Amino acid sequence: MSTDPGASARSVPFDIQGYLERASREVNSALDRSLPKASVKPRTIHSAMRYSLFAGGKRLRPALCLAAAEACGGTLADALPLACAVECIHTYSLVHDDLPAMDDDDYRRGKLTNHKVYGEGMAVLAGDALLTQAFEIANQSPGTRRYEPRSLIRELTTAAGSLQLIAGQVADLEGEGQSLSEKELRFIHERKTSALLTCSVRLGGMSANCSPTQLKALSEFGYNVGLAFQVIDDILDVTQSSEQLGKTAGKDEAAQKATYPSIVGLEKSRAIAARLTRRAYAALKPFRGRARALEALARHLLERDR
Ligand code: GRG
Repeated sequence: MSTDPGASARSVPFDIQGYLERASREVNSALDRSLPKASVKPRTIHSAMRYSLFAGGKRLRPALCLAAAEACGGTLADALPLACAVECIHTYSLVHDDLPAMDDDDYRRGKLTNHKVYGEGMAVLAGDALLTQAFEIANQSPGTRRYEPRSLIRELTTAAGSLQLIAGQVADLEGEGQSLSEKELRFIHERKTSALLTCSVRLGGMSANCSPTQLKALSEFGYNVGLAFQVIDDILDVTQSSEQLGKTAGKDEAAQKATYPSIVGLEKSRAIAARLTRRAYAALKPFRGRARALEALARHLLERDR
């Protein structure tokens, strides 16, 4: 018998593209319902928020949230507000990251960045408003027997706060031009990327009233998939074109940022991403084959080319 818990599921094809398309459709229409229309005053801010939110993001975090809910026997309706909240936080972080004061990028999701279209002041506000909107949308969730609404909100505040997402961004900014160790780089990636992916799967499970064992498994899965995701992102930055990525390729090197390829080389980076993905599969053991969408997503993230 194989010791790889993902092996049996992977031998039966899982339509990951179809899964992602369905998840995107659900999330897009829920986000559209939840956000003020672009015609609502002040029109500029609502138009700017919608510009980045509907710019063609892959919706990976919401898909992970919905897949985690499914693995725990939950419903789409219960997980959807939390999936949308995570996407709003993710989009806010991209809008702010692209600002001249941060990563200074002109393209994101294949389109001009928010500040290039609306100006820097409005992009700051659009990011602020998306972050705030996340909590309003998450507040639609009624919670479950094990997880009160306030514990769901706490998941979001922890992942987005100054100990996780913002801590990662601070370390990233302060690390520019510095030579970092692999451990220091992992510190950044764990906070800047992995924390929000972990939050996505945990919230999906919590929306389904998951057991403590399931929540632990989802945390382990999210951590490893999140780190693998960022290692792959580092690899894609040096191996893909700007057209393929929908954002400026080669930025990390130009900004003298430490990345996995710059510290350990491309080949070892690929091996690290594959090892993290195997750990993510292994974490799903308690689901006994009922987490096929999560397994397929982990594999998709490892094999993605944009
Ligand atoms: C400004 C607080 C603050 C944080 C910024 C998001 C971020 C932290 C920096 C952006 C650059 C970066 C490498 C982030 C790591 C996470 C990541 C790889 C984001 C891109 O996620 P995708 O590929 O993007 O899921 P789409 O556009 O498909 O949603």
